[in-house]
Amino acid sequence: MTVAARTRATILHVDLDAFFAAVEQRDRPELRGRAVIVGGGGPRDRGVVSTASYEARRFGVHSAMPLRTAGRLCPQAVFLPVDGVKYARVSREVMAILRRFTPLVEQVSIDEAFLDVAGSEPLFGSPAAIALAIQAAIEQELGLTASIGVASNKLVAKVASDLRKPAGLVEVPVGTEASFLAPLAIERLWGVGPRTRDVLAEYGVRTIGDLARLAPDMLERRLGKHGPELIARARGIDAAPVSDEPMEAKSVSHEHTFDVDTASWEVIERTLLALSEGVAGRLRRGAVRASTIAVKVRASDFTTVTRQRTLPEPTDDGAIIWQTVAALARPQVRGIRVRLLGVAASHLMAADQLPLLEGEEARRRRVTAASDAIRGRFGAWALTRARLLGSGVAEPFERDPNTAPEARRIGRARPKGGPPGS
Ligand code: TTP
Ligand code: MG
Repeated sequence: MTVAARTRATILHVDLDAFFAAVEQRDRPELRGRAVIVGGGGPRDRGVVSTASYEARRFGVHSAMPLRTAGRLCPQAVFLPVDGVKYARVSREVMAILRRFTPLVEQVSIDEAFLDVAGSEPLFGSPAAIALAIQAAIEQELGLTASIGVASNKLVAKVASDLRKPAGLVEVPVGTEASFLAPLAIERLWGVGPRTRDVLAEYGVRTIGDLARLAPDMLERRLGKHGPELIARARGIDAAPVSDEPMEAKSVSHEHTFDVDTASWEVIERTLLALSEGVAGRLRRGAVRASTIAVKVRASDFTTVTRQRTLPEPTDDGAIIWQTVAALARPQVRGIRVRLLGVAASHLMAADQLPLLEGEEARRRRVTAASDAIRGRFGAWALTRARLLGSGVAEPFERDPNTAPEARRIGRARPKGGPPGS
């Protein structure tokens, strides 16, 4: 990417609003204007919320919240299961619209993409005009709304698209990146998870502007090279070009390093649950399922073992992943103190391209039977799941920067439309 290209604000970040819920409201008009929560089997299910309509978010419901909590906060909501096949199809339709405006479309999750429209202006007008045309096309042709950020780089465009949701359009003129970011809460910055946020709080950092003013070497002593990288981001600097290579994830993983090494099976199990839910959420966001699940256990003396298992059915279900890694980890953690745990999912397959060797019906029945068996066996653990939220273990890990393509998402630590940590 040339320096010249950076002197103009031609990067768009497009993100659909309440994607899964909006598709359901579109297809079932009786749900429009109502609180809709997509995820699992209902308010008594052991799973988590995939997404909630904006009507439900007003009650504090947000992605990754246990469904039972959502049911308590918003009992009048309509709860719907995740229809990954349908959302993957709509996602392709959205991406096809975007490609009409430029071939430079980088899909980063099921409902979001970066575009570089530098070469499209003679045909379609200014970047802001193109953004408006994209919003109109998505609304008229697909019956959905999108929010768009326009900026000179991906980092700032991503923050901008998030700022006026739903149906927002925010343009950040070139040269104003740092002043645009400065007043925003630090959690909005890509790469700032709960842990980094706590470290930064020790330096009195609350806003992105506070971070931009820090000296890079000061933070490097505490955070390694991640420190100066964060400061550059806080100053609105990001040189990554929009890549038109197809989105292709090989694996999705989450890790957690304990503050104090642990030998407690309860703590290990709870952490594995949080990691499994994190991995499952990312699989669902990518509309993919994994057929291989692995666990990594690092002891206090740094000896590390990994164990993996191939599942009979590809999955995006946190409980199935959890059951698998707990069984794999149990013999490995006996008699040791655990320093780090990791959960990885690989051999990914698009949810709408799963083999239907024995027919869809047989497959469905087996999946349901498997989850019922788990539910029976782990029913009591549902309590653990509820406790998880208050324990601080639910979000102990930063986004893993090593896994494509979700890692290329600019992370969101803050639940939208609800009080943090609800
Ligand atoms: P997001 O774009 O993060 O969320 P959203 O589109 O529902 O809402 P908005 O962008 O307006 O804030 O994610 C896109 C879809 O991915 C979302 O509709 C459901 C799915 N998803 C999960 O399954 N689990 C998750 O934890 C998240 C964040 C999203
Ligand atoms: Mg979205």
